[in-house]
Amino acid sequence: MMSLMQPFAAQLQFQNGLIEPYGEKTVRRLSDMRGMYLDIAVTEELLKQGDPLLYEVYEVDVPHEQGQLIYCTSIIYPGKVGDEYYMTKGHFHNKESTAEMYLGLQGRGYLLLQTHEGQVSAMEMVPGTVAYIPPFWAHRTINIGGEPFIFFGVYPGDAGHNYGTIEEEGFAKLVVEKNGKPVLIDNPRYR
Ligand code: PAN
Ligand code: ZN
Repeated sequence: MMSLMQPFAAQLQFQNGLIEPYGEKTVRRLSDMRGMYLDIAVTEELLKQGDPLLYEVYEVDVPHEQGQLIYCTSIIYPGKVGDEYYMTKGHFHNKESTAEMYLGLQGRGYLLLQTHEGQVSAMEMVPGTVAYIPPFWAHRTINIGGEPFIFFGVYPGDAGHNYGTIEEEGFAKLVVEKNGKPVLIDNPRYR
């Protein structure tokens, strides 16, 4: 007889995003994102002084297979590289026909999305925002506040992550601080 996967639950702490038990924890520092921020000189200067922690992802241990749902929390710390707020790398899903949902838990952020055809979308996320990332949209999150920006995400087990396209092309828009406020500007280095 085929042995079925057993039901289970994890416990999520809304205040700090920790989810237990978790399987994989991803830690991204500035050195993991060399060249992704517009100001390369500032990036290299910051790296000489240390290697700031930008974000962490706690992922619950679920098989990366079709039919499964992977769920995780992302914690983006507050800070900037030059005028550009701390952000995730951003990606298309490998299987681009897969969607994703994000639920804001703490702090304030932006969800930036774009398609291969050059369509762009941006929305603000606060606690309680349930954002829907449709199939075929690349997505990146940005912390625009002074505290950690924390959100919960769910996506299909066979989605996979394609970082290469964003690493090569960048996002069409950047989220930068101007006069103390977040604004969207065109990325001069896009494509
Ligand atoms: C999220 C992201 C997470 C980190 O779980 O993977 O926020 O961002 P990067 O993967 O772009 O570094 C998600 O969208 N999963 O599909
Ligand atoms: Zn995703």
